[in-house]
Amino acid sequence: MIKNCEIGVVGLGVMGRNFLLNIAGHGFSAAGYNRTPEKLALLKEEGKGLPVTGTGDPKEFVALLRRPRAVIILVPAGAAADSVIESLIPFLEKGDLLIDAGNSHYKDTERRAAALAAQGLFFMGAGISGGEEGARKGPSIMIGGDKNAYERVRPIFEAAAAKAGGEPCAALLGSGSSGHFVKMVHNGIEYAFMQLIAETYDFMRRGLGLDNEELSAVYSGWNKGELNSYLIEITARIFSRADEKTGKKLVDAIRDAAGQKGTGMWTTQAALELRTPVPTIDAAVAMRDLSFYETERAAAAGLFGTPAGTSDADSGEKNLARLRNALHAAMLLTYAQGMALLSAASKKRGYGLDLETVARIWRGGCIIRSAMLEDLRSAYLREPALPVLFLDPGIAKKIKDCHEDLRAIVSSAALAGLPVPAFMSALGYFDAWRSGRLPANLIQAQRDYFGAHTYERTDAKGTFHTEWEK
Ligand code: NBP
Repeated sequence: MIKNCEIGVVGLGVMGRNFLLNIAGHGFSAAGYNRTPEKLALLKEEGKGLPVTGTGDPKEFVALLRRPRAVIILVPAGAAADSVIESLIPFLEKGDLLIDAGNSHYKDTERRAAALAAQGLFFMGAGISGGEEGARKGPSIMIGGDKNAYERVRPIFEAAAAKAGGEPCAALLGSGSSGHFVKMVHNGIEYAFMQLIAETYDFMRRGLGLDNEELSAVYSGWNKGELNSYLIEITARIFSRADEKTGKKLVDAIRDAAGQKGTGMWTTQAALELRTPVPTIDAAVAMRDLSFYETERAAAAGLFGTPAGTSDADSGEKNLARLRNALHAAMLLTYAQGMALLSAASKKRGYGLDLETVARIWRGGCIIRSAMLEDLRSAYLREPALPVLFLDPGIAKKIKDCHEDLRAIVSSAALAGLPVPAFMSALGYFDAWRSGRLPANLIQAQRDYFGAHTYERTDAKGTFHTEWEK
């Protein structure tokens, strides 16, 4: 059995086992700990020839690690993460470092870091994106916490991470729970992109009558241009995949109810707390929830009729070009929402986030990687404190080129009765930002009318109240 391992990994499920093998593949000796034996057997099998070892006993696991120890935890968020930490504490020593790399809530990370610091232990939160393949071949890793503690594991994380333009997609993004906050927002953006792409699918299938082969070809074509991204790439592949059972396309056999593990909802909740709107992410979470009301949807379809066909008389090609541009605009507007939320969180929680670094490490390995992130990176290089992403001249030009098509698609879908709430929210977000004057003056008047909440005037300083019924 290998001893004096450079790193330990707890939880040898999909992510933990693959990440451990990835690390060991880069020459770092690694010990794994899993409470049930099946995954230890898999580690032994898959780790042949690599500097790996495994155990089902926490005491033995800790004893296998070089001091001061560094342990990566990859178990489900919540009670499992707490239970793993509790099981290790009796065997750890002052100065040891625990890194929770699961999708934990950032507030849990703050609580755990404070509790462990009181015992002389370092605790960091890291978000890993890229799924099974990313974990094995190179994910994007968003890390938060103590700078000196990170230096101890930096070579391991940078070696195991994806590379984009020769740079590792791993970085210490800021202090405290910033790694988990950034990962949460990454997932929120992921929810929104998936919903937007699903809406383009619905528009093309129900609206324009494209079949699965045609859909696959459209997404493949889009992936060669400005929309080049992981999610568009896999979408093209999904539409060409045959079902082994029926020989027909698999996508049509899948129930239309979209699951979730909560990170999208957390993003929405955090945005509400920070008073930073992320309407396209909100819409995406809401649509996953709505998708489960199948009985009620069927009843409403019977009552009101189900939408079909687009009212747009334009040719298919023109519609497809419009749809591509609309998606481009909506994706940029979604990145803008996510970045605004990160900026607000950084100010409120003192994370010290550098948004250029965030854009840089999202370029490879993660689910929301896309060619657009080069544009985001350039924008934050030009102006690190950019308050709203599309105030950058480069991003503004792209949105100017596309937003009329976004408007055309939203109106076409609305007239046809096709549901495109994520597209609608992106457009509404954009139009609200570019409104020099919003109707919030009326809301202030109403608040003052029924609740004497007072209002400010545009032509005088101070607060005012009117006896509206006099
Ligand atoms: P899996 O379900 O594949 O594996 C979970 C692991 O946690 C198993 O090894 C399991 O051990 C262990 N575990 C559990 Br469950 N409860 C435990 C407990 N109370 N004490 C000790 N060990 C426990 O999950 P995964 O997909 O590898 O996800 C791990 C983390 O990574 C999660 O936080 C997830 O949100 C995050 N993540 C997942 C993905 C993805 O695409 N899958 C991507 C990014 C992040 P056992 O074998 O004994 O049950």
